This record gives sequence, structure tokens and C-alpha cells, in this order.
Amino acid sequence: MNPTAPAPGWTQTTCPYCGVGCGVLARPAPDGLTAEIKGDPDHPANFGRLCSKGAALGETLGAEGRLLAPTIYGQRTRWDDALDLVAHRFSEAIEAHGPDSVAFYVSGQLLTEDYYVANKLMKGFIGSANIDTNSRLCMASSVAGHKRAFGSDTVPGCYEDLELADLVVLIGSNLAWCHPVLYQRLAAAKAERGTRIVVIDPRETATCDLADLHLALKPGSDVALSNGLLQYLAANKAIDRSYIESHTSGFEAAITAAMDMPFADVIAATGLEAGQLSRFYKLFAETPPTVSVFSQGVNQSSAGTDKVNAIINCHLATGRVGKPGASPFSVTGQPNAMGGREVGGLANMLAAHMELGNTGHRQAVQQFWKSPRIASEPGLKAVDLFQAAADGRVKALWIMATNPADSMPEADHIRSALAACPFVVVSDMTGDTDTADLAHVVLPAAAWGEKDGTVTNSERRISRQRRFLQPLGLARPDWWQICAVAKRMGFADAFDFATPAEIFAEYAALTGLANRGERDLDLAGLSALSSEDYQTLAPIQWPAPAGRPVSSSRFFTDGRFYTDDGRARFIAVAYRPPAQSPSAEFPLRLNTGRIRDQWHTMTRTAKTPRLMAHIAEPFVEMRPDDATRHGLGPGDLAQVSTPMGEVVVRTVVSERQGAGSLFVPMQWTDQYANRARINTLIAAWTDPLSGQPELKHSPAQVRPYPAGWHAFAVMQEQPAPGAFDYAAIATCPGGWRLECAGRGDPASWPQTASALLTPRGTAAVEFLSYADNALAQHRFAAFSDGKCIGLLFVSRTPVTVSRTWAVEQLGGILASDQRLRLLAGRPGGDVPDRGKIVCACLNVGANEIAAAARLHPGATVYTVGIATGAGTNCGSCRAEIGTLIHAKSLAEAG
Ligand SMILES: Nc1nc2c(c(=O)[nH]1)N[C@H]1C(S)=C(S)[C@@H](COP(=O)(O)OP(=O)(O)OC[C@H]3O[C@@H](n4cnc5c(=O)[nH]c(N)nc54)[C@H](O)[C@@H]3O)O[C@H]1N2
Ligand SMILES: Nc1nc2c(c(=O)[nH]1)N[C@H]1C(S)=C(S)[C@@H](COP(=O)(O)OP(=O)(O)OC[C@H]3O[C@@H](n4cnc5c(=O)[nH]c(N)nc54)[C@H](O)[C@@H]3O)O[C@H]1N2
Ligand code: SF4
Ligand SMILES: [Mo]
Repeated sequence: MNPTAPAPGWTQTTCPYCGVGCGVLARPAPDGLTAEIKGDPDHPANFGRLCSKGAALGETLGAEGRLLAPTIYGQRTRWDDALDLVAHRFSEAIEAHGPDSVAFYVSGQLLTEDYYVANKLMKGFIGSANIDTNSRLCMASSVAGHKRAFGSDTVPGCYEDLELADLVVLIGSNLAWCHPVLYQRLAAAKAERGTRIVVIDPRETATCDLADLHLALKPGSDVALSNGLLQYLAANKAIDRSYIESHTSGFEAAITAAMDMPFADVIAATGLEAGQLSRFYKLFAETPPTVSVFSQGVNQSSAGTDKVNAIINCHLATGRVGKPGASPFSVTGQPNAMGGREVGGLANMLAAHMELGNTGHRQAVQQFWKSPRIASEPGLKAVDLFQAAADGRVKALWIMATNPADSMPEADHIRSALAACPFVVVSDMTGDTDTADLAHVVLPAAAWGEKDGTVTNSERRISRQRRFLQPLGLARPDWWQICAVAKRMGFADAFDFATPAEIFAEYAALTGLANRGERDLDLAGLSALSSEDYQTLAPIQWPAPAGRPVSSSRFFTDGRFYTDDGRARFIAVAYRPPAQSPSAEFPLRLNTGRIRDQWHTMTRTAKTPRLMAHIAEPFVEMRPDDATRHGLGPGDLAQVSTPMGEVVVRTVVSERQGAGSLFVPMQWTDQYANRARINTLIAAWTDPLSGQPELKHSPAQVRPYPAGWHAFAVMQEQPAPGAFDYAAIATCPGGWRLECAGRGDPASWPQTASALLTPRGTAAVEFLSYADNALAQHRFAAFSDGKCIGLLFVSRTPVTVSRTWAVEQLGGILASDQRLRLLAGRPGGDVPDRGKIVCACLNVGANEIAAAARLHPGATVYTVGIATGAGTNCGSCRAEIGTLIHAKSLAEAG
């Protein structure tokens, strides 16, 4: 079935990170542990492109940090013992306290086959719907919004629509960093056909580099903005009356609700100028081929579902749904967020887009599964599920492929919940995570490259993840773990799967069950795949029904929806501000999200120096006036706090933040910093319909962290971040870099330097040092066998040495007269300082880019690329290169 087989030695597979779902070609290295990686030119999501994370996949493989064997209470054990214990403890809890006393918390990073058996076990055999997923933190509002409007959780459009549109509106989406290959496709389309791009985001992100218009709205005010648009469309005769009449219901109520907010109030709520709003509204009104892409700035809100429907309302009013180049488009975050929604892995769904509350659906699924029982009530959604664990209502909990002790709001409460729960199982590929640390049983999961299955991307395209490496140690795929426990719980027949191909066939058959077009999700055409067909399955978009041709890769092209009357529903929505308001004590708004080169809680991407080079330390970004008002300057350590707690992170000052806004990345954990778990600050306010937490709008305050000293070091061995008042660590070529600070001075700096920089078992270390006691400056360079094995720079104020240069000195052999120069902390006059690394692939620094831009008047990203190589590989940094060139021309103009 595969159109083009890869060259010998290469395996076609799919990237395990974001929902773009790029095709990857992988060839194992001779060591059998790592692999060579390139983009798959034949994959319709990326046509050969990869972003920085995808391109670095090969370097994140290997044994380092991997969990290699099951453990019970921290002791290595055999699979049989671990599985017996899990099955026993789950069965025991169910017997004593009923099915709802157990729960699974799973992930959009499971493969469809894993997800399917987890859902089948919980809903059909245990008989509870207590299976929820990290998609609750991610896609739940879009799911709820889609169902309200379309009667089904359907993404109408496809990636090609971004290339066919004349206007692309990006709402709460930092596409440049979070869906980089899709961003590149959009950038290429803009270059070719002049696509207009509007970004709606309270902060100016790398994505704004492509924008014709950036609307820096007030946090949480999206419904006001969209309702203003709906009014404008109606007032300016830009609505499609015939579409509304033939294919929708509820328009009058929606427009009446929108008109409740006069234009002046829209201006006040959004904080935007009348001219900016009108420009956007006019552009939208005049441009039928419009795609609205939305993501976490929309979903992660206590009004997330309303935000989604307010956007869809504008598309329904203009008839722009499911048409080439015209659709609302919720982009999925995780590689299999869509697959999880398909199988029914959320606590309020049944299976295969069938409903828990529908008796016919329940009976059909139960018959199909030949299951003893079936859940009939929604289970606990993520926030409630962990609360139930904390209260003692959930007695046994199995967490797979997610790290809730970092990624859930009220993260310290999640830790307490795990500590309170009598039995916690964690399946992960990484040994040391903040969640696994609290588990009674830890099961080693086969990682990407070691397992087989399918994922579905944002445009409903199913792609194979294929195995090209042997699982490390005793690691086993998640589906195997779930089936092994199910068998031990007495459900041997229903979980007797030998391969993921068999699971996929069953799942595909279920989607076709009693489905004569009533449900969008139909994969019955794939239910008879042989294991060979499955092995060679080419990427395919759903629906894929049996015996019926598929006329379009889009849904709703004919204006028919999955509601009872076949009409799409307008939803009357009113603007509500975020759940919590700023106060005198917490006057700022804490926004959180992603950085370009890290994946979530960093368990994989932090393993490679290349991906740590871009941003190596957790930070808070704020406007210059906000920084000054709170006593902070660039590079200072800041204490960000909310009523829930505080973190300590580095200050980044930039004009790109909105007034009164703080941005902190969601990614850092206790493995890489000691005081940066941002979700310890975020209260679990949720959207009433979707249960999705408000992760982007917490009232907060910021103040300087009172450090007595600051230090920066590079060294060969991994330091423990817990050893300092403040610390953040990152891998670098040949070792580690450490940023740290403390309140009181250590007793002796030479001793500290020696303890920090001397690798275990290395006796003959030579130290050079420099001290200026008046300035409280201490500098040390350590050598062994003529090689630089460590540097430490200490000062009263934040250390200003060139990090990029310092990192490059590690492992270098220097003549003795050159060694002293290391203590200067930056290159000598004859060697340029490359500055912060911007291009992670070719290791090009900001200073080099700025220098190239200076040398070439009228420089563009393209010419700078030719001069320095920056941005010429994966292209993820092109937006930042553009910003640097722009800053240079602004400086010249000024
Ligand atoms: N590099 C990288 N890429 C990733 C991931 C990763 O960890 N790292 N994770 C993947 C996953 S699971 C997901 S869900 C996606 C998320 O992808 P995105 O949703 O694009 O990423 P975020 O950074 O979470 O948030 C997007 C933007 O929402 C803005 N925002 C905050 N509040 C509001 C608001 O009230 N209104 C509007 N309109 N905007 C607001 C933020 O300023 C932020 O720039 O990324 C995926 N891709
Ligand atoms: N403040 C704030 N918090 C957020 C967000 C935000 O924007 N702001 N975003 C939210 C969103 S959208 C998301 S999606 C979540 C993501 O949050 P998480 O899902 O908690 O983050 P990950 O680091 O991706 O966790 C995946 C875990 O699975 C492991 N793993 C990888 N592959 C496998 C496998 O094949 N099998 C098994 N069993 N384990 C595997 C990894 O080692 C890792 O420990 O965070 C949410 N939290
Ligand atoms: S855009 Fe990057 S992270 Fe996302 S699937 Fe493609 S290569 Fe992977
Ligand atoms: Mo996500």
C-alpha cells in the first residue's frame, strides 16, 4: 500500500512530538541505540521538513535516563511480579470499593492501540469511566466546542486549507514554536500568494514575525473580540444568509448575545484600539477564504468552550466551514491527541465517537466487546480525579505517558494526592520524573522507535509509528502492559492481542459499528488490514469507511452536520473575564506556555545539548516598565508568586509582553531546576463545560530574589540542582552547565569549586583561580591532563560571562599561557563572541547573525542564512533571525 518504500536500512515512521505529525525516516546507528533521522519527503504533513525537535530525535534516543526494568517500591523486579501486583491491587480495590475506586490517567502521547485497550479495559471490563487524559489540559475545550456546534468532535479542515486561504487568523497559537512545520508551510504560502496573517495573542510571539496584524488583546478577552466580529459581520452585510438559513440553527440568539456588548465595551474588554479591531473585522468580512487556527490561548481558559464557539459562530455566519481554504481549525498539541479523542479516552466519552449517555451506543459497544458491564456515567475529569485520589476515593491509579506532578495545575497538591493514594502505578520510559518518584510500581515503557502503532494528527491523518530499535532493557509497549494486567484481572479473551495490528483492526471495526454515516469517525475500511498491510500502511486521513468512496478530505462541505436535525448550532455566548481577578497583592497576570526546543516536561528533549542551547534556563518575561516597577532588570533572578506558591526564575525584559503580563515556560521540573515548577502556582479553575483548567491567566506578583551571590559553571558531571538556594542545570557538549545563586556565601569558594568541578575518581586536577574580594568575584578554571574540565564564575550580581563561549571551552586543550584567559569569562579580542545560540542545528549565535545583518545592507533571513548557515536546516529559528534583523534595522533607523 505504500507508494514509495524507503531506501534500504531506513524506516518510515512519525515524529513523537507535536500534532503536525511529520513523517520521519530513521536509520539505526551501528551502536543499535541511536539513529540517523531525516524528514520523510513522501509524508503529506511535512514533505520532508522537520523542526529543531524532530531533527534532533536521534540524539534523544539511547540508554541515558531510561527506565530499564519494573520496580516495586523502588526495588527492581520481574515483569510477572509487577503485573501480578498491579492486577491484584486493582481487583482488590474494585471488589472492596466498586469500579469507581480505581482510575487511569493517560496521555495524548500514547499510540491509538495503547489508548484503545486502556479505554476498553476501564469502560467495558472494570465498568467505570474513570479514565481521563492530559488532553483534558489540552484539547477538552475544543472537543466540547465542536460537539456543541457540530454535534460531533470533528475538525472540518485540513493542512492544505492554510495554503489555500487568503486570510489565516492564529488565535492563542504560537505556531512558529509549537507547530513549526505547519508554520513553515504557512510562511511558504504567504511568500507565494501573499496570504494575510492576523495573530491574536496577548504577547508578541515568534509567530508574529509573519503577521500583517497582531492583536495583543487583554488575557482572556477572546469571546468579546469574536462577539464584536459577529456583530460587525451582521452590521456590514457580510453574513451568508442563505447558509445560515439552510444549514444552521440558533443564529438569532447568538447575535442577540453578541449585541449585548456594544463596540465601546469590546474595546474596553479587549484593550485594543478601535482602529485595530476594525482593521481585523474588515479583513475577515472581506475575505471568504479564511481559516481560524486556534490552540491553547483559547482552550486553556475557564471560558475555553465559549471561546471556541465564539470563533465557530463567525465561521458559521459566513458559511466558512469545511470549504477549501475556509474553516475553523483547532490544531492538536500532542502527537496522538486526536487518536485519544477517537478511541474515547476522555472520561465523558464512550468509544469511537459514541456517547456514554446513549443507551443504543452503550449496548452496541458492550455487545461488540462482549464485555460483562459498561460504564454509563461520565467518570472523573483530571482535576476531580486527582482530588478523588487525595480524598481517598480513588484507591488505585495508573498513570501512563504523562507527568502530572509537573503538568497539572496545583502541582504540589497533585504530589500530595499521589502520596495519599494507596496504590500508584506509573508507566514511563524515563526513570526519574517528578511523578514516577511518587509511584509504588513503575513500569518501563518501550519508547519511540521501539514500538509499533498509529497516531492521528491535527488533520485527522493516521500515520504509522514503526519500530526500528530493540526495546531497551525490559521495556515493553504500553498496550502490552495493559493487556497483561487485563488478562490477570480475568479478562483474558478480550485482551488476547498478540500485536498492535490486531488491536487496530478491532478498533477500526468498532468505528464502523452501526455506522451508516451517522458518525463522522468511520475507519471500517481499515478493519480488514492484514498484519502486512498494517506494516506498510501509508498515511491516511479519516473517514475511511468500507465500501463507500470518500468524496472529500474535508467535513461538512455539504452543509450537513451530526446534530439531530443535521444543522450546525450557533451558540449564544457572553464574555466572562478569567476566573480570578488581579488584586493589589497580585496585580499581574501569569501566562504560561512553550518554548521552541523543549517538549513539555523535558524528559526527552533536555537530553540533547543542541536543544538546550537555545534556552537553557527557566525565565519570566515581562515588559521593561513592569520590570522596573518591580525592581528587576535583565538577568536578575525573580521570584514569581501567586497565593498558591512561588518560583524563582531568570528575568527576561522585552517589549513583546503585554502590560501587566508575565510569561513563564511550563517546561521546567525538579530534574533541571530546583524552584521552577510553574504549575505549583496555578490554581485549578476549570471551564464548566470542558473541565479544562485555566493555565494562562493566574493573578501573580513578581519581586527580586534576594540572592547574596550568583554563579555560572560548566563541568563534566551532572550537578544536583537541589544543592543550592537557586539552581538550573542543562546539558552541553561534553558536560553540563549550571546557573545557581544563594543567600549566604559558602564557607570557602575554593572548596566549593573543587567539589563542583572535580569529576568523581579524578585525582590530579589543577585549578587556576582569581578573586576580587571587594567585588566578591571568584573565578576558577579546572584542568586535568591538559584539558579544561570545568569553569566557575561567581559574583555579587548576576554573572555576565559569555555562556556560549564558556561552554565551548569544556574539554579544550590549552597551552599553559592561554589558560589564564579562561578566567576572563569571554573570548579575547581576536575571537568574536557568538552570543546566545539562535540556530540550534548549525550552532549559530545571535551576535553572528547580527554581524551578518550589519555586513549586508538590506539583509533578509535568506541572505543571513547564506552568510552564516543560520536557519538553513530545519528553519525553526527563522522567525527569530527575522526579529534580530528587524531589531538591527530599527536601531539603525533610530
Ligand atoms: N516546542 C514545543 N512545541 C509543542 C509543545 C511543546 O511542549 N514544545 N507541546 C505541544 C502541545 S501538547 C500543545 S497543546 C501545543 C500548544 O501550542 P500553542 O497553543 O501554540 O502553545 P502555548 O505556548 O501553550 O500557547 C499559545 C499562546 O496562547 C497565548 N495566550 C495566552 N492567553 C491568551 C488569551 O487569553 N487569548 C489568546 N488569544 N491567546 C492567549 C500565549 O501567549 C501563547 O503564546 O504545542 C505543541 N507543540
Ligand atoms: N502551566 C501550564 N501547564 C500545562 C500546559 C500549559 O500550557 N501551561 N499545557 C498542558 C498541555 S496542553 C499538555 S499536553 C500537558 C503535557 O504534560 P505531560 O503529558 O505531563 O508532559 P510530558 O513531558 O509530555 O509527559 C509525557 C511523559 O511520558 C513519558 N513517555 C514518553 N513516551 C512514552 C511512551 O511511549 N510510553 C509511556 N508510558 N511514557 C512515555 C515521558 O518520559 C514523560 O514523562 O501539559 C499541560 N500543562
Ligand atoms: S513540527 Fe517538529 S515536533 Fe511537530 S511533528 Fe513536525 S518535526 Fe515533530
Ligand atoms: Mo497539549
